[in-house]
Amino acid sequence: MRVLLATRNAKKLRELRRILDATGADVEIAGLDDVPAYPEVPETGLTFEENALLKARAGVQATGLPTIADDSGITVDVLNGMPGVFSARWAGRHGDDEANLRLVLGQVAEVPDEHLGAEFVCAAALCIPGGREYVTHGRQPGKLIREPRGENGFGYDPIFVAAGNTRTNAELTAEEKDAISHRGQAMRALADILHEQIES
Ligand code: ITT
Ligand code: NA
Repeated sequence: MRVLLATRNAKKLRELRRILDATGADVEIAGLDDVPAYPEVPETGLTFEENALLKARAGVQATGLPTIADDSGITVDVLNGMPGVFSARWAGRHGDDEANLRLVLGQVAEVPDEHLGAEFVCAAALCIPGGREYVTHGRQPGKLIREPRGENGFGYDPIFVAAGNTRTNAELTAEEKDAISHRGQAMRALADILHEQIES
């Protein structure tokens, strides 16, 4: 089966591909580079789930292919769950990871270390031509640190330490991150659904 992974974030795409590959899913993966017709999708949803569905539906509409999309972000306890669905554009310009991370650090500058709880959240949607839609979820609890560390991963990974870890997400290997990440959990659950679709 050919499946479209509908994301314009190259680092996210690499993770999605890697996680899906590791499940042994018998799929041929297409990216948006292969699909010129995929539109700009306004992320107007108020939840990760709504946005993931908007992006995945757009893929089905543009290509007729079963489409997977992920909407994800970080929720910071003392920021009442923000940046949340606004994580990619928290500092204004969409996808400016460095500015987004700096803004969050500035916003928690006066917050005591013991109150720096945060969580990565991911909703992964699979939409299939004919109308079937599935959404799975993953979360990675942890805390923020003030000094970014590590070169791996992307986004807020350098300032996030998962519960039970001492290294930041950006100091983990790809395999270590995938094993515990919000995206790893959501995508493995979605891969199970994909398998059932392939078999039926
Ligand atoms: P697409 O919508 O095209 O998939 P995007 O980057 O805009 O790309 P999102 O709207 O889901 O994707 O925004 C996710 C943002 O949340 C992303 O830009 C990061 O800043 C942050 N984020 C999500 N997953 C992350 C992870 O695993 N590690 C670090 N930051 C992450
Ligand atoms: Na989003």
